[in-house]
Amino acid sequence: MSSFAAADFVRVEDELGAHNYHPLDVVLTKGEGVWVTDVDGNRYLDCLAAYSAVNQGHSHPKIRAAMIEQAQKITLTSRAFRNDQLAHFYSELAALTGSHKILPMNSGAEAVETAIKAVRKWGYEVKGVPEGQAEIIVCADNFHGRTLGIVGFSSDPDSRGGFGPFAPGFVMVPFGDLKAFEAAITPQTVAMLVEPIQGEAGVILPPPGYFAAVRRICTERNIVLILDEIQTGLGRTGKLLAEAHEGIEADVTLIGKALSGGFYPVSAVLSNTEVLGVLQPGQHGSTFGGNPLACAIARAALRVLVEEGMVENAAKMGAYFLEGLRNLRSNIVREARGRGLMLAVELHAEAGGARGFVETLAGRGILAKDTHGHTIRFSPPLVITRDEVDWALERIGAVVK
Ligand code: IF1
Repeated sequence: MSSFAAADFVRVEDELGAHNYHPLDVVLTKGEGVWVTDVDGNRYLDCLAAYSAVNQGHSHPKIRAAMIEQAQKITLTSRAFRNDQLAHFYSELAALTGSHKILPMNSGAEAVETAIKAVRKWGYEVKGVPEGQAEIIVCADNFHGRTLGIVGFSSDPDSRGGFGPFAPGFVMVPFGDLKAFEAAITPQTVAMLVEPIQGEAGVILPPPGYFAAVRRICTERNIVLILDEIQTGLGRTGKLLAEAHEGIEADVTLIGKALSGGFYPVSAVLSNTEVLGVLQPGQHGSTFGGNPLACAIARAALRVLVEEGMVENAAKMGAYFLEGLRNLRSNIVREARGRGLMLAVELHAEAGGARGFVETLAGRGILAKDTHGHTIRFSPPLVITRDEVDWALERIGAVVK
């Protein structure tokens, strides 16, 4: 395989792989911090960070060392037995986030599915909703993953089209619309599931005060507030959890992606005792969830995030990057927005779509991702420096001129 050229990788992927992605033809072979290198030796500043899974930077040496060390001991026990990493993972994650109960899974979508199962059961057993009638309120333009349960309550035709029939029990309201949220509540409402900032929708921030009001209403009406922080969590927005920007605490918080720093799929449901407390032995699980390799990696990923000041750096560099994006003198940029290092530039519709700009940026050494036709997202690893932001801004500025 070493005689493969970039074009060969692309050809074989296209021949043998399902075409459920349309990647840039950049074939990466190495990553270190914010930089990645392709098979031809070209270097790029990674402004996607694997959709925020590599917040700690590519191949962080301390996470890598923890992974190698654990892999030499034991990797998978199943939850039929205990292992000597899970308790430490629980303690450290609980101390960091203030959670009382934790349920480890693998992918983000699995964490979302787990939360849906738990809040439905909580609704029947604790809230007293008649069996089979639980309703969960979700937001239009949400992105929570790709499973059947989740795409069934998506409003995106690409995500859900052709995959039905879907499960009932979800009610959709516009994101940021408090009146619509209140109007959607019934005695059967068990939960509100929402992203603190909508990612796939194009980095959409809520109106000020929205989440404080949602929090208050959920408490008053005995509704579980589930925040999907799989993308916004673990430093991305300049706080450990994005809920801190709103001055609230969710009842259930979902994290994933950067929980492993990109080394392994690790996700978790964090909750108070009441919600996860409804799950009894045999009612939920996963072969790989909570395995010792995942736990050792996650412990190191959390440790470096805190010890190396990455959350603070995201706040600082995010503000600096956003200011730079807002100061781009370009008549094709409609708006630059975001929080921390979760940033987006929306182009005017007449600019001809974001994909072309993303391809041009790649040619100049910056990897970013277009979304919804006219928006380019910038979400580099949280270890980016001021010089690197300047380097990126110079190139982005030249491309949108
Ligand atoms: C893909 C976006 C990012 C997520 C939130 C759960 C999940 C995700 C808030 C599921 C996953 C991904 C998956 C990735 C594209 C991507 C994404 F463009 F769709 F919006 F990150 F920006 N909740 N997000 O953002 O987590 O099961 O994938 O581990 O290729 O589908 P997962």
